[in-house]
Amino acid sequence: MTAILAQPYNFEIPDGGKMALVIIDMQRDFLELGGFGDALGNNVRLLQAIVPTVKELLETWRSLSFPIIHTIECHKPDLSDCPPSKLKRGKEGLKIGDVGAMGRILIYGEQGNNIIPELTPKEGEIVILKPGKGAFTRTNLEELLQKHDITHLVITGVTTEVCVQTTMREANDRGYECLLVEDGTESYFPEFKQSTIEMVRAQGGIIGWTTDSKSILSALSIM
Ligand code: TIU
Repeated sequence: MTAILAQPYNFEIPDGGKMALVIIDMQRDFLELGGFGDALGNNVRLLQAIVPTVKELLETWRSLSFPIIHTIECHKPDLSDCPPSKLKRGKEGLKIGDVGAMGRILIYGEQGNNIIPELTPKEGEIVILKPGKGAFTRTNLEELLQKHDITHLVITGVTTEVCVQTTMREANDRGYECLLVEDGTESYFPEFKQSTIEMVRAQGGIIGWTTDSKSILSALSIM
C-alpha cells in the first residue's frame, strides 16, 4: 500500500479512489475585500497565498478521477437557517445578510459567496452548502461519503482553526481518516494555524495527520 509521508506517522492511501480532497470555504467572502472575513476585521490577503497549492491538488485529484468535495459557508436569503447567536455577531451594518461590496454578506447566490474563480467546482464534484462552521452540521455530507464509499479525507481551505478544524473534528468523530494539508490551509492568525496543526497531530494523531502538498503529490505520482 502507498503511504504519504506525514506526521505523526505515515498516512496510508486506501485502494480504489476512496480518498476525497475536501476544499473548505475558498469563497470570495473569506478571501476578498468586502466579504464576511473583511467585515469581521481580518486581513483577507493572508489567505490568498494558498490558492496555487489548492489548485494544484484539485487538478491532481481531477486527473486521477478521485472524489472532490467543495464546501461553501452560506445562508438562505431569508436567514431562516442562521441561528440568532451567529446573526448577532459582528459590527452593525456589516453582519450576515447585510449588503457589502460583493452583495449580501454570506448569502448563497451573492457574488461574494461564490468560490473563487481559480477553484470553481466542475460538474460531478460534490458541493456542500453549510450554515455552520463544520461541514457535517445540518448537511448531507456523511450520507454522501457513505454513498461514494469515501473513508479518507485530505483537507484544505480556510480558515484553519475555524471551519477547517471544526470539520476535521466532526469527521474524526465519525470515523474518517483525515489528513490536513499544512500549505493548503490558512488563517487570519498565523499562530492559530500553527497551533491547530500541532493539536491535530499531537497525542499520536488524536484528530488526524498533517503533511505538505509536496508529500501528497509525490506519493500519488508513484501509485
Ligand atoms: N472567521 C473565520 O475565521 N472563519 C469563518 O467564519 N468561517 C470559516 O472558517 N470558513
